[in-house]
Amino acid sequence: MSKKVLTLCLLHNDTQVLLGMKKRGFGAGRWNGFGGKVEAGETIEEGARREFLEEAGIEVPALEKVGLMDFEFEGNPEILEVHIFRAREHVGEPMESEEMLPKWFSLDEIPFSEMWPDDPHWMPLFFAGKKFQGKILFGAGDTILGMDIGEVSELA
Ligand code: 6U4
Repeated sequence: MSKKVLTLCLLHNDTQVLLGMKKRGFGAGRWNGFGGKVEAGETIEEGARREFLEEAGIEVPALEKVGLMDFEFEGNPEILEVHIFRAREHVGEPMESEEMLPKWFSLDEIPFSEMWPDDPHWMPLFFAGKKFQGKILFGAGDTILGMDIGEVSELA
């Protein structure tokens, strides 16, 4: 088993969240938060900020770490360790990049049917202001085979 460390950051206010349509690579065709692989020499939080700037053209100065999820794919020894952050402020205007098309969604119209299938299971905790941790096992076609997600008071 090896682990790949990734970030995922959701920028939102009291009524809307910024999502991006992933245009290429892993998860293409889905609306998602912004993020990606953490690079050598940067902290996880620095990686989250860098990815937001690269993918949506905006700065997210203050991040709060709120979730930690392990994603495992049946038959694949590599686990994705995804560090999930909340941003409530941004500097600049979101713009399309090579990788993502950003769009604001009303919090009561999040397009779950066009997102990763795990998102409806942890985003309610996220938007309720909770911290959470868990793991998901995906099978063929990214169907969920197993899931364990819970609220935590401190992240590991
Ligand atoms: P490249 O294409 O090498 O630049 P990079 O942007 O570094 O890639 P990428 O795009 O592979 O990384 O990152 C995947 C993104 O998808 C991360 O933000 C984490 C997120 N992600 C992965 N699995 C997810 C899942 N099951 N549910 C979810 N987001 C997921 O909501």
